[in-house]
Amino acid sequence: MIISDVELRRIHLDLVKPFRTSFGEQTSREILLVGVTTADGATGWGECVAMSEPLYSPEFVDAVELVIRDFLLPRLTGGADVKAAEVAHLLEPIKGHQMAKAAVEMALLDAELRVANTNLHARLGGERTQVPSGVSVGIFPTLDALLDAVQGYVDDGYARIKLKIEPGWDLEPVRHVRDLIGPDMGLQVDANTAYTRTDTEHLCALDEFDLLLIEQPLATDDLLGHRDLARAMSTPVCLDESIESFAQAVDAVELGAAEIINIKPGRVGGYLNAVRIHDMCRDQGIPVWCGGMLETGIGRAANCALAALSGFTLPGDISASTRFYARDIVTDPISVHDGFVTVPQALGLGFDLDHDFLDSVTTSSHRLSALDGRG
Ligand code: OSB
Ligand code: MG
Repeated sequence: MIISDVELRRIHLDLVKPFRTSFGEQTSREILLVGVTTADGATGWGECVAMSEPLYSPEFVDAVELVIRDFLLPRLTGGADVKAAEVAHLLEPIKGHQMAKAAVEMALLDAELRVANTNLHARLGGERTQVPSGVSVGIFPTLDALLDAVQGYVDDGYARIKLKIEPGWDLEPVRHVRDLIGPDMGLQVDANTAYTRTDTEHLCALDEFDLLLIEQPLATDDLLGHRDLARAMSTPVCLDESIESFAQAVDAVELGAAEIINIKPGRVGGYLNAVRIHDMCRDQGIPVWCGGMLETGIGRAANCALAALSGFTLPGDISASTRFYARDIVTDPISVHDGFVTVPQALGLGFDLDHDFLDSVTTSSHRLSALDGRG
């Protein structure tokens, strides 16, 4: 692919209701989209999962836009012929910024698949055409409000529930939700780094609720702490924030710090790195599942294609688009039926844009002519 034109577009979407985690409350989502047009006249889109503030990871939307414009795109433009599979390698000299890199790779991958008249599901070779759908449930002001919300998601047909927890909002909410949904439904918790090594005994009290896993209880850089906690708890310890690359995934697995991995393509530098981590985990007998970052229909479609791979043995955070947004920017938003979402079969990553609605939620757009690359 020869990139001829790039658009960096920001959109703003309100959430249907506030989403609170241990790191903060969101009521809306600001998202950077990357559009690349190639010399063949194809356009591909990528979605950057970075949030507005560096609360989940060091990346944030303003920084991501600058990094893409000044450091990533110049390495891919200037008339060079670039395949999506080469993007990660070409961008290696730039340290970190995995979410920015993932968005760029994603846009090129979308364009490449469209030119080849195929889609991500076919390219990755996922054997399933539908994948089980889990929902991530935020922290609520009261137990009653939480239980109402969970009942609503059960009624919507979700296959498993993930509860956000933090110190002061853990054992009681989990106990009540387990009582509400019964012993057979999948239940897991996500602390987003809210605990420390001194909380080991307290966290072990979660073992009685038969959870599928506990996600990222400790700090991002505390691999040994996670290993020790994994030895102490019967609930499997799953890493999210700690895994930003293939090498880190290999280390965490070998160390025993990750009994399960939440694979978020944005966090690990793209879908192709995500597949490598999946393959390694499958070979090592480590279950993986596909995480979410409040994606629009662009990222949600691609996540479905990834989660169709055989090693994704646990339900992902791939909920219906309506779980977060009243209206999506794609024409065929992801929906949940009997606990499953269907892997989209449209070309490219698997979506078509609703251009009118997209324009109506666009807050800025910068076009760069890429033929005069500065790399
Ligand atoms: O830790 O998995 C997380 C959302 C934003 C940032 C981090 C996380 C989450 C979620 C929501 O849990 C997942 C989703 O998109 O459904
Ligand atoms: Mg998480």
